[in-house]
Parts: sequence; structure tokens; C-alpha cells
Amino acid sequence: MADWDLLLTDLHVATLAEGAADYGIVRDAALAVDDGEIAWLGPAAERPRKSAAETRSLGGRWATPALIDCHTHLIFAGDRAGEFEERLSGVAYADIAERGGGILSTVRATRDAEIDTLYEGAHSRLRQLAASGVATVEIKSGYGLDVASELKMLGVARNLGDTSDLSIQATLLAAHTVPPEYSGNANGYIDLICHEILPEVVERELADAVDAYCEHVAFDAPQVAKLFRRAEELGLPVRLHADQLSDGGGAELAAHFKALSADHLEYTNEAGVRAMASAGTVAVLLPGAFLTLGETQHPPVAALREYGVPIALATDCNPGTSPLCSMTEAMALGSRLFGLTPEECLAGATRNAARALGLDDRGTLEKGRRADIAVWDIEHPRDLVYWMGTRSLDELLIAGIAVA
Ligand code: DI6
Ligand code: FE
Repeated sequence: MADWDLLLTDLHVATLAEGAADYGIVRDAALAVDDGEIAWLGPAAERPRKSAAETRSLGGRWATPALIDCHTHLIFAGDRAGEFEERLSGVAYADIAERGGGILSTVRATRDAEIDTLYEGAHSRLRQLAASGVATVEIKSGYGLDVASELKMLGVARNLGDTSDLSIQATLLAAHTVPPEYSGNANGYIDLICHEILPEVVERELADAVDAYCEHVAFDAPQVAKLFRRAEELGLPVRLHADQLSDGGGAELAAHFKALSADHLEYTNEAGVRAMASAGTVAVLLPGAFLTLGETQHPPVAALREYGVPIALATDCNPGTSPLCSMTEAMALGSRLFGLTPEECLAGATRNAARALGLDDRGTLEKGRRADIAVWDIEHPRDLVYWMGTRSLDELLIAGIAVA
């Protein structure tokens, strides 16, 4: 029996380990994998003399932790390209939502769609994410907005997890917006989620967390708080779409419930950032939505840095505000739109993204972590953020197995 399953030689590594300087770079390294985990990693010259069932030279290429997309709405039917054209001609997102377009138009299409159609659409987007170096993806429901359709969406997410190489985290986002049948009765809809949808989801183990949209076009803080108390009772962690279009106190609300993450944050104030810091809530920034909405209010990056709030990045892949299926693009946008350094972007797409999902077994290249490894044809890790629109992924290993 060989000591290791796989030994990778002749490579450079960026570990993105917490507290490590300069991306955690180890040049001229070797990396050993055993039972799907990293068994050894360090300068090749210091490598223990152990045997490996398979040894492969990477020809001087770079290895980073595989990327993690910790915020997507990957499952939906149809698209909103027509609406996108309208918005470019000056029609506001909120006005389209007011007249029953926007999220509700995708809800109509998704409710009518067959499970296979939803699966195929999401699976092709998953493949695009994998081609950008992603091994773990969070997928939300939120385009069903009734018991059967929300369960249908989460069932597809679980099925994608069972049938694709990638790891899938599923999130219930029934509180995405008020469905037409509850128009003017948001409280009644929150009760439906609390007493019918959520218990059924827990019973069937269809979700790993609960999310909500705290915004004037969706739900207010007391309604979200009621839902989060119920999630707590049923033992599910929470996350929140917070302060995207206005300062609704979403960041403080998320922190109050010790949310795994608060996402968007364009209008978050300093008190909200302070609360997130003390609660350990991760800030997930979504440059694709910021860009597509033509937003001008930037999330408080300086305050997040000052208070030591971990910053993650994600695609927010959705048909309405972020039709984006690449984490390298999300990093390229995060640096240019939010002023994040390339190292912050990479930490945001690996270590901090894992933390936003409550996963402590991945996100860095360190001994004992899942061997989710992306191999790139680049000169330096910053190239992954510097170049836009290029494909530099050479190989993707998930739990030590090459998948792309
Ligand atoms: N904020 C967003 O930007 C997306 N959801 C949310 O809560 C928009 C989703 C859509 O327009 O389909
Ligand atoms: Fe979102």
C-alpha cells in the first residue's frame, strides 16, 4: 500500500491560509493527497520520503484552493434578457417589480417548468462555474414561493448535489418576495413559510440554511425576524440579503441572529458593520448585481476591513440582476468595482466563502483539508483577478479526484 494516493510535484502553491502573508505562497512545492484530503504540502526539498500510488508533475503551474461560489440563484426557468434591455433604456428595477415583472416573471416560468428543465438549466450553469475553478456552490430556492414549487427547487438542488462532481449547499429563500396570491399580505405569506414550507423542508432535509430578502420591495425587519426565530427553533442557520437597495438595518438584523453571512450590503451603515464584526457574520459582496443594476452606492469596504469582518465574493448568479456564471469574473469585478486587492478577492472566493457557508473542511490548502484544488496556467495568483474573460484553469480536483 502506498503512503499517499497522489503526489503532485513541480508546482507553486497559494494556500490562502488564514494569517499567512502574500497569499500563503510556497514556490517549488510538492503536495500529497490521501483519502480525499491534503496529507502533506510544503517546499519540495522538505518532502518526506513517502510513496504515492500516483505521482504527477504539474510542470511549474500554480495550485490554489478550488473556488467556492457561496451565493447563487442557479435554479430558474427562462431568462430576463428582454427586461435587461428595458433597464438599459432607463426603466428602474423596482418599477419592473411593481408591475409584476422582475422576480415574479421568473417565478411564473419556474412554477410552470418541469423538474428536468430546471435540472438541465442549472447543471449547465454549474459546468460553467466548474470551468472557472469552482468546486463548491451554494444554491438558493426563491423562484417558487409556494409549498410545492419551493420543495421542487430544493429537490433539484439536492439532486444536483447527488449527481454532479461539485459540492452543493442548498438554501431555502422562500422569503424572496411576496407571491401574487399573497399580494398585500406579506405577514400571511411569512406564516405560510414558518408553519408549512420550513417544517416540510426540515422534515425532508432539503436545506442547509434559511435566507430572506430584507428590502422595501420584499420583507421588512420584523417579518424577517419572525422567520429567523422559526429557523432557529428548527435548528437551521440563517443568512440574509441585506441593505442592497436601502439601509433597512439588515446587517444589524443578520448579526442579531448570528447569521452565517449578510450579503450585498451596499447601504449598510457603520453600526451594521460593527454588529457583524462582533457576531462573526461574513460579508458577502456581489459585484455582478452592483454592476448590472448600475448601482453607485458602494458597500462599506473600508469599515469592513477596519472592523475585521471577513469579506467573501460570489456571483449571485440569477436571471434578473446578475447573469454571471464565473467566479474568476466575480473576482475581476470585485477588485475593479469595490477596490478589493487581488489577495482579498482570492480569500473572498476561497477561505471566507467557506466560512460564509459554515464549512471548515475546505477553502485553504492545508494539511487535513479537503483536497479541492484548482490548477492554473498563470504566472502569479493575482493574474486570476487581473485578467478578464480568459480561461486559465488547467485542472480541477475535488476531494483529490480530477473532474475538469
Ligand atoms: N436581490 C437580487 O439582486 C436578486 N434577489 C435579491 O434578493 C434579484 C433576483 C431577480 O431579480 O430575479
Ligand atoms: Fe442573491
